[in-house]
Amino acid sequence: MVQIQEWTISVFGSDGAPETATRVPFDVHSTLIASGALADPFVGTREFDPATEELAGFKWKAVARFAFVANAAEPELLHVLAFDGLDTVAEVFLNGVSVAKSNNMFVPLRIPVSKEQLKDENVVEVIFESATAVAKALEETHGAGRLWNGDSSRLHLRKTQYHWGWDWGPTFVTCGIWKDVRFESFQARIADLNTIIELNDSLTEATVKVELEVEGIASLFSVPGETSAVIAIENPDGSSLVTESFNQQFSLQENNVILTHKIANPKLWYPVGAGAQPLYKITATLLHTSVPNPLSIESHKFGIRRVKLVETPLPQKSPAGPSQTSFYFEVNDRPVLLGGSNWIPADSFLARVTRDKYERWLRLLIQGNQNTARVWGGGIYEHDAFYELCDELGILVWQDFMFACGSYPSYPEFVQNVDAEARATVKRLRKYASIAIFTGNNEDYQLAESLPELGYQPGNDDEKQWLSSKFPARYIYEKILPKAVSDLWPGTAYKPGSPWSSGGKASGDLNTGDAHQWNVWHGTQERYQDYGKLAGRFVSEFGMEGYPVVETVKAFFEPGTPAAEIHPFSAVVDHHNKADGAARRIGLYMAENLRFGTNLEEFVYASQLIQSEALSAATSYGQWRREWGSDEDRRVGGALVWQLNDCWPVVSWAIVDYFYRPKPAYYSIKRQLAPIVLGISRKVTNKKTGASDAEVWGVNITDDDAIGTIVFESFDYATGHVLVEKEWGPVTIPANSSIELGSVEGLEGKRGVYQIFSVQFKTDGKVVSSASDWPQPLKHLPVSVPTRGVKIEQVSVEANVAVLRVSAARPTKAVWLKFGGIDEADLIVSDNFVDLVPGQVVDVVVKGWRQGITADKIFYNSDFPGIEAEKVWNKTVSTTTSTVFIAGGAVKTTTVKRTVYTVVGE
Ligand code: BMA
Repeated sequence: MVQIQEWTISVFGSDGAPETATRVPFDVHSTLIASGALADPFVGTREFDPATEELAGFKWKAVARFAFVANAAEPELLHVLAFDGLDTVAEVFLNGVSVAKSNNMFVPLRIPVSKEQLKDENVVEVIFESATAVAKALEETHGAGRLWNGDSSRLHLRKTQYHWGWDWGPTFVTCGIWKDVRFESFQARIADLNTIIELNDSLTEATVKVELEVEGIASLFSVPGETSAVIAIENPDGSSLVTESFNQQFSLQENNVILTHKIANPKLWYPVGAGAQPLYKITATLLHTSVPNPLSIESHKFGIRRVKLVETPLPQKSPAGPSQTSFYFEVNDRPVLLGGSNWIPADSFLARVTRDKYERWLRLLIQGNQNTARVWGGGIYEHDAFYELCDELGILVWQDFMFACGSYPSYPEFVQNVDAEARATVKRLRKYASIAIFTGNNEDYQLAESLPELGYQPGNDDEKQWLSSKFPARYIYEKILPKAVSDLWPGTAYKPGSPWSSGGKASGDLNTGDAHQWNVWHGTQERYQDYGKLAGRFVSEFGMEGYPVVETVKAFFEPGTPAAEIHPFSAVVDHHNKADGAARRIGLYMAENLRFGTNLEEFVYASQLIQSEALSAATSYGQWRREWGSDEDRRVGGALVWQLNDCWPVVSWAIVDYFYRPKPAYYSIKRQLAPIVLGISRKVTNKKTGASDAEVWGVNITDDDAIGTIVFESFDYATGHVLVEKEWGPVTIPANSSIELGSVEGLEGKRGVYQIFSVQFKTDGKVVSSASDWPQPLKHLPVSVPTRGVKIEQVSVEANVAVLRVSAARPTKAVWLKFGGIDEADLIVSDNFVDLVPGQVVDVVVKGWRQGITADKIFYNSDFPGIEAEKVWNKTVSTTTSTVFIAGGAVKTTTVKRTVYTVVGE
């Protein structure tokens, strides 16, 4: 087997066109960028430079050579030129003769080559058509579909759709060899090693059935027993579990079941936070009595688990309410609350995405307390490394098939092509324990519902109607794809789309199925404070744009750009924000909620505060996880934020930017996804005075009950004085559930006094979780108040791990620790963008610390220095009695100390 890695590329058909050397994986754009022939199109507005744009319109030629030594003594061999991934429309020539064509970047190409076609020195040429041109031609022939994002011709090509541009991504319709190329010579090989795992009801026994698909010289398999296979399975600890040999007759046409082995008390794989990720390893070795060495060896790791999607009727919440059906996952019969992100391709140029980059992203995901990644339908079926890492790290995968935001065609060649793609994909992905569900597409049903002229009839099951309508792709989502999944990986959950609700319901139905909750930002542009009312049974998309950190915004600009031009409203920044109506919507949410400055730092901070507020405690994540409930009543099964990552430097919905620099929302979400989380929200009972009640709840996703005391405090924002203190307990947050923990009612309001509610859950005196609730909108908070007295103390530094203690003398909103002397991407920071109240500290652990690093801060209204409050205060304490209503109706009377400060002489 020869890896064919070294290639040259040049524009096809232009004599004397310069050839540029490159290596697999490559695409034309990143090769030219690396060679210096193309200026980095991520900078400025170079995306639209003619030198950049013209590349997509060219045909490209890629050339490589490999040697072949014919050896007469050698037994008969099969030869194959194998391309694991050609992007996309290409013709392959071997020694000047066309040997194959590709029109699907997701389907590996294996080209049988005869000895006669081979020379000592072989030349392989791949001629890439211009994908934009081919797509247009197909559209000419088959008609234009409707879509959101990109050019409609994209719908006709089985090529990653985001290359045509998206509302967070640039347009680079590149081409290239994005996966390995090999010249293989073999007598026989293992074409596929499949482990089919079944668990008994009680999960105490796993049956592992091993199937082998073999390919090779027929004669080698003609005599039973001459060819055999040895299957070795290792336990997760590396010890041998079983080694067995199969000597029966092999079939070259179908799968050979060569071993069925029962494992008693198997080590079960769980997503992170719910258990461990033990991985067994299987190795299959193909042998022949006449050949000294193994003919072929295949191995992979596998986890044993049972993943179930639970869709059961939920208890009627209120008499008038619509019936609801749950949508949550069980892993090994344990309900798991999914908290995670949507994943998009990690670079506009796929050739630059490496295993290390995957690992960095996926570690960022679990360091953010997330347990799920949705591989979104406009990207790619990611490389094996991605899923291997998800198996190792315990990240559940929601896998879309690669269709997004369009009404795709379904003429026979297209459907055949898709069927091959689906089968190749399911076959490749079925060994990964982390894959929980496949969905047919991203938002295509939503698009069809929004365009009646497409003729989509949800309840109509007549395929002919589908295929004759302008939304024929139903045939793909409801026939072709589910069949591929059930044929090749029976028992794996599949839904025709995301979002999707069964029973002919609208895809956006909030009572069943999953939902993309875009009525904050898109749609009706609701206030993010109302996210609680917008819950679906599983929210697989929602989001709020936020600027990346200042350093990343600066990277948008051409080097040498005058400082005055580097501002939030510049044309370059707008170029690096592809979302429709972005400035209007960012402006809307900021003006509605914040007092903000317009210089770059202040504007970035404000936009990030909006994103963080929208994606955290009192809003989306917080309110939705509050409905995790308990068995029989799991009203919300999870929430996946749009989006985790970016594919270039951009303002978008991402919570971590292209340079791996987390935005504040990353930390706010992290706090919401912690194993035990306390929640608090304010019910304003009198808008004039701000009188209100405070509701407290807890979410516990561990397997143990959490018992503790609730400490509630209300602070006067201006002075930091405690206005109300209450304590109750012990309360229990049962294992793996969410529960209401009581409310504090009748909290007086006073005009001009802004109360910050804080609540802590303490076990044995130790704070397990804390939360605070701030009066809305934040912009009404007084500015000319005593200094907040924010302190950052370095508690310890050991082996490049520093602990910084952050505290404040008065309530302080959203303290962002800014690290100097290092690229923030090189630090692992345990927490940031914290809300502080007096008497509570936050210890931030910073990994990657070293000499010379500094930590500064910015917080809400920190642009206003605040009144130096070193004045003398008078303290008076008055006592009142009040009643607390505990969950379940119990009543408890407590004495309340009310502390009032007055400045001497004021
Ligand atoms: C949803 C996603 C993406 C899009 C995002 C933000 O539609 O599926 O297509 O980028 O919203 O608009």
